Amino acid sequence: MAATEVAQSRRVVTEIPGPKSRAIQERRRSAVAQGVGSVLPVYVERAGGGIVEDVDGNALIDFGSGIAVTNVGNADPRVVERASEQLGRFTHTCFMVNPYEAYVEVCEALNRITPGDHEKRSILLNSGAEAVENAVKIARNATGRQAVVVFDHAYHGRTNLTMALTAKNMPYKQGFGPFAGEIHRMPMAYAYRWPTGPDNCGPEAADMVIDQITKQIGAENVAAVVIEPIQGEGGFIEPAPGFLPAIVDFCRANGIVFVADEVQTGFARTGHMFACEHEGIVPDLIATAKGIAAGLPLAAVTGRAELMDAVHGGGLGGTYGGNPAACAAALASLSAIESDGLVERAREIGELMLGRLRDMAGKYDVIGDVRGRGAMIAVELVKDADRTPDPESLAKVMSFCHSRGLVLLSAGTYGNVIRMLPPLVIGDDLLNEGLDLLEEAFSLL
Ligand code: PLZ
Repeated sequence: MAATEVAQSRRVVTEIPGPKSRAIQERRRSAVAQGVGSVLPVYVERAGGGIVEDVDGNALIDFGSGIAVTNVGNADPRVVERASEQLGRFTHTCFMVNPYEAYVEVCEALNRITPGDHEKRSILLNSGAEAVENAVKIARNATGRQAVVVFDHAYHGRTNLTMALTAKNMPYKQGFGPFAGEIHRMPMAYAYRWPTGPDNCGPEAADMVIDQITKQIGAENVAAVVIEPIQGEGGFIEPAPGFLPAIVDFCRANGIVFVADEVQTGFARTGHMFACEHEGIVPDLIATAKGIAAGLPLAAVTGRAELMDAVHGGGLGGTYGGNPAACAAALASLSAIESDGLVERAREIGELMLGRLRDMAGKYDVIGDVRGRGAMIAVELVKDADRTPDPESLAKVMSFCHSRGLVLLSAGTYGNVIRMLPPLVIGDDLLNEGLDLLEEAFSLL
């Protein structure tokens, strides 16, 4: 089936943002809370495949997927049809009041596709933060322990508990405390910035983490280690080789629940269904959201049956968790990922992007590092050989690309990482055109 009716070509017919977008932006100022930002305030009319069309008739190349959500493309007809059919039958009953089959089917699918062939259970929720928060609740309840270990550069959400799990103060935590207790932050195996070099990074970082957990918390007090298998908001940091397996082994040996936050990396994004698979990691609990339902609000925790079922009846839930339309969208989206071969497509996208970006890195000194897997690729911008972060160049590159009709996102603790998360259905022509714009931006610095 055709993915979309939206023409798959870039078209810039006004300034960006155009006059209609600017007028809505003006109204927004007196209607919407200041605290909510927008990376590129062009107001959307429709979107499909790798294109976002705005109210002024501009068609932008989408390198963001609504932050890694529309993996199967925007408004895929199969997703729209299945969710609409569901909406026509009933919109909500609350699974905790009168359940419905689609919720069970999504859980079955998650239990099947997540890493590991052990017996699993799932719970459905509304947002990534809620999924991570529930994973922590389940781990604490099942272990009877309280401490939670997280890492430098981590991002896990904006609720009170997940703010505490998130590393970066501005903008996520500033002025929002007090934060939840019993959260312990550890060094991250960030190869590009590891003091003794990338080759030593994985084992050295793992040793430091294990030593700190043992000396500062006591392994027997730790309920969970929570980590993104590739850090997203932190700047697409792939843990250096050896780091994750060593942490998983330590968790297993000490009865600590290993929680993978695959909210951003999940559902074919990185060239595996889940990023843990790159290193053969089998998490005890896995938190998912974003790509699960192609944009309808849905999230999940999936994990070992004995942990998930340790929680007393009625201990988990929420009014909207596993909304029927979101479940229908998830079932259509998951089947599209499998039938359209999007795991393989993500790998192809990664090869194309990494090839071109490494070539650019040879030409432009501002590119300090090119990294990522599948359709989750980043470049880190630096001022000099000492790797001083260069957020100023990042701002110039972003603004050039935005003005030419490329939706591009940034990330990173130091605000100097350009990240690319195209929908997995984007064509090579649009990918190359987007990368051409990026290259032009580097050449103009
Ligand atoms: N865990 C790994 O990437 C969401 C945040 C955007 P929610 N990332 C995008 C913003 O600035 O709010 C994210 C994530 C990882 C958890 C979350 C939280 O997911 O659905 O935004 O709650």
